[in-house]
Amino acid sequence: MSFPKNFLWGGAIAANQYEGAWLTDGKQPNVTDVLVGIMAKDPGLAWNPETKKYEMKLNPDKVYLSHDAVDGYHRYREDLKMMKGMGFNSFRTSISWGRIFPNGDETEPNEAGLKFYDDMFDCMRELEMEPVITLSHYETPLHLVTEYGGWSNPKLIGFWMNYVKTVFTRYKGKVRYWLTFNEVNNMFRIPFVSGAVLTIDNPADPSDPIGSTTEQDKWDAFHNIVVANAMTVEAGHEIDAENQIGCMMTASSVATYPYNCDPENILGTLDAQRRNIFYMADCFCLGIIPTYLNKVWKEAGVTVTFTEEELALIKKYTVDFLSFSYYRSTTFDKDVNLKVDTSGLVCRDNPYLKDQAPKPWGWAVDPAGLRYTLNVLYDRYHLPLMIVENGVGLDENLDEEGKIHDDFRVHYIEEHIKNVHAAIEDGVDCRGYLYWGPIDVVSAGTGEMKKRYGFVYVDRFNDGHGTLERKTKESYNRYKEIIESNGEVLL
Ligand code: BGP
Repeated sequence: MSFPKNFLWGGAIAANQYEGAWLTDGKQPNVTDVLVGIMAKDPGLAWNPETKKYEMKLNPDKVYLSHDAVDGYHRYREDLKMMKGMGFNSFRTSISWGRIFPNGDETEPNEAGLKFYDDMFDCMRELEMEPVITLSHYETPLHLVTEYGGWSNPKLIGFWMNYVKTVFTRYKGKVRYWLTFNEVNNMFRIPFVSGAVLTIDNPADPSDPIGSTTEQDKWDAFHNIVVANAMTVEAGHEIDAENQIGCMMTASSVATYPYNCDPENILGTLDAQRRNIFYMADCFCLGIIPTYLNKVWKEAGVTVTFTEEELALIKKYTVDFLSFSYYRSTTFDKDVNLKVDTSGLVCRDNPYLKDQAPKPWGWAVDPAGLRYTLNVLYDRYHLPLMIVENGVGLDENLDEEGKIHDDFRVHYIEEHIKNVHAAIEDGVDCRGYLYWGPIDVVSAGTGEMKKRYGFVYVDRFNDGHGTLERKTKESYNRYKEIIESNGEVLL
């Protein structure tokens, strides 16, 4: 009745939210470095009318917490040991592309950056944790965006392939599980970070860089990313036949439920799922460009043409597994506009869900939605699945005894993990559960420290102060018990 043998238990973070050291050892700025949170609409960029280019111009009145983050760059050894204390047999983080190719378009890599990850992966191996490594977690070098327009430019494919081949070669034998682009299906919601795309030729309103990005540029970025993904699978297998290359989707939108049985809501739900996740997952997992996109392109007034050669490549090099994040479900009602936050789509509240995460974020909690998502994805793609993000952000403070009683987090993981087990019993091939944010990091969406996900607390606050001291929370012990028993304590 327990979880499969070799099930991956662990946690996940990303370089840009954890490492800090944003300009250390040769690294140059990346797209998230000029934002306070990826949902922000005002990047620290200024248009230079003489050169007709965007340049980095940070807002002196803002605190860019990610620049120092929780200093993982210098503290990862002690942190990984704390993770091992919970029994982790796997750990997900990303390589910050700009540590390896600071501007992205160099031909030779930066040895200091390569060495940093060499040491980190060695440390994971020593601790017997399987590295699960994201190649791009919102960390495209800024220069590639301001100079080339980002992924709408086919030159990005060349720069990307140079980067991925470099790391595949360097970390051969150390890393086996690779994820290509984090939550890449977010690219129409947050194009500047997820699609790393920016219109740089005569932008409509240079004071609003993100708002000036054209639909055509976004769809060109989609095109180039789909091709690059296939080429990455090909290169990954060529360099090391042991490599498992997966894509990474935000899958909360799979659990979009029709608000009622009005056929228009049923069709609307289908459309929302296609436009929010399947449009990309179908390309990566089925090796096709889905025909429903023709209508989407027509509505957007864009032209997207894949060559025969590209179509053959996409067909041939589908991913080995599908990894995803799941935080919440939503409902679809044709009469209510869909909104978006980092967790996915938000529409009408679901009256059947009893739990809600505490405010200010207050996400609806739907553990059965994770079981549903696993089943839908497995039925559609028949690929091994890996949960690489699931968790709850809470505003937490130490009590008088210096402790954190995060009962809600304990409840959250218990219920979700039970549903993972149920999905496995349903017949789903799920290979791992990697909790998002096992140590407090800077929030992706809002760029703050206050939204904490960790089993380990980090003393740092929204205004930037803090000792960076680490402390375990109550959930640390519970996750440890769950892992030690391979899930049996819950069943
Ligand atoms: C996903 C991202 C993570 C992350 C998580 C939680 O979108 O891949 O980077 O942080 O969501 O989101 P947030 O930090 O905004 O609460």
